[in-house]
Amino acid sequence: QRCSFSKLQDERLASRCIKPRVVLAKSVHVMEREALGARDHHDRIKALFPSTYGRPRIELVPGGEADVFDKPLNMGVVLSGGQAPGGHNVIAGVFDFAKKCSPDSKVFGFLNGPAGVMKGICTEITPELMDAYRNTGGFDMLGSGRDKIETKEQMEASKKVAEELNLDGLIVIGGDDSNTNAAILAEYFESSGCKTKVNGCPKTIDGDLKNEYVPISFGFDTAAKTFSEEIGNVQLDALASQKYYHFIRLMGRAASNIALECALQTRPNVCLISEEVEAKGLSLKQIVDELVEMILKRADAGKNYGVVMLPEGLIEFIPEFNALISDINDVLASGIPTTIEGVVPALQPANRNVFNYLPQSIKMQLLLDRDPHGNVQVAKIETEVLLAQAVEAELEKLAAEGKYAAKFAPQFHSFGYEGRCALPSHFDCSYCYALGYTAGALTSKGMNALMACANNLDMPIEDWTVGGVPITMMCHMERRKGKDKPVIMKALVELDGPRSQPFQAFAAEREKWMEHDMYRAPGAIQFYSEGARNANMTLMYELLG
Ligand code: FBP
Repeated sequence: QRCSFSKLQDERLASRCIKPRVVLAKSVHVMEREALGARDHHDRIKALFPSTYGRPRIELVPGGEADVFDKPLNMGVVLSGGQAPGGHNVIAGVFDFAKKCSPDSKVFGFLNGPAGVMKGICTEITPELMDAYRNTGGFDMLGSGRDKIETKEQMEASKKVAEELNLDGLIVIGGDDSNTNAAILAEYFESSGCKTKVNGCPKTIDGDLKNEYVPISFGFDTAAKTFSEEIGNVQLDALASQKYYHFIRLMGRAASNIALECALQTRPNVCLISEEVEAKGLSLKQIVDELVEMILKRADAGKNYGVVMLPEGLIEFIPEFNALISDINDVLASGIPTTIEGVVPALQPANRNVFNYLPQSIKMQLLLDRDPHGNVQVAKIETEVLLAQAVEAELEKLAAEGKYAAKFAPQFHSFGYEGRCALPSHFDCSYCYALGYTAGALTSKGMNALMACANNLDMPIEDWTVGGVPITMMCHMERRKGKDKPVIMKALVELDGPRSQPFQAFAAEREKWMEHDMYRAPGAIQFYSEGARNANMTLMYELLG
């Protein structure tokens, strides 16, 4: 296997990522900061998490002799949900912390996500196994999965596994839903007298798991840079051939964070932002009209090509589709068969009209099974095709009236899976290692139900600070699969307010990008050049304004 590695792979594997000073300290001391409640619906969250609600935020600072860790630790790690670059370095951080406590510490990796926890399927991570995955992309070391530890039986099964392995801690490396699940498990373990602490690490390329204490989820930096490379290349292709309109859909679920970051990096002619579409209440017809206007303007300037980017979650933010999707969700939750014939008669009349107007392929995609957390699988809905078809129909009408003479030739791309297992950027390598190490340290100090975090990210990595935030502090109640559930609130693109700098920067420039071709092709993720350690633009705008 190894002899087939490229020079870059070999170098990344052997590279020592830069670590914050606190992570290198001989010991760390726990500083309790302010006690935190919930994001919203405080009383309901408190009632659901009676043991773990309202805990203080924790900061870890370099400590003294009394803080030295010298007891062996038994840790479990699980990769949960969609892949994100850097996950292996989180495991490396947990592993190195545990071995620093004692060479007798053990770290067990659960296989294929939460199912591995429930069934007790795991492997002990040896130094050799760990060293084969440092700084590498993806979650292939252990595999991941989207199972949810939900029922009393599943939680009991997980507890039994934790007790059999004598685990001091279980680190859940996951997104908003997986970390909500971690909080539920932490509460269950604590209230039922199980010693295993459950703490989380913020993962997801979507960039929607962040707040004032958790500046960014890992994987976003690498994935957005990977997509930006591909988008930049497509743009140059469009410029050279001057014959296609490229419609590029970008992953990210509900949030447009990835699309916005890629737009800042690459400057396409148009980038739709779902949150803005919702705020303005734009219908599909209005979005299409705006695109047609842009195409006509560019045609007048002799440009019958361009690049249109859209977030995969767009469809859920267009008012008529939002109403349709929540109607479909309720209809499916009532047990009606998942077929067009089964669902259509049960829809509200207005939603039925919208549904009937859609091409067959989109109808089928809207009916696809929800994921185990109740999310619509937007990654499987070809919104770019829907948009381009609607634009084409409008242009045909205009052509018949003699108002458009050019040829509209769309090309489709959807970028998502391509970026989830890329070699992690320098930023993700260091960030992930710091998160894993911190999660290990919090666990060894007896902390439960926290999400590990690193802050001061605009400073040199050595100066980053680390700690933990109660997961319940990020939760509110949301409707899932027809029921109210506690979940971590997603961080969507802010149009105004404290984190709106990335959107404001984009909004200030986009008119120019639409008319002129100011494409930027940033190239592959940099590991060597000056500036290679730079983090993404979204994070920098949010931290520095
Ligand atoms: P997570 O929230 O689990 O990190 O998922 C990220 C993501 O890549 C989304 O952007 C995308 O909609 C989804 O996973 C696709 O899911 P799947 O891998 O199940 O097709």
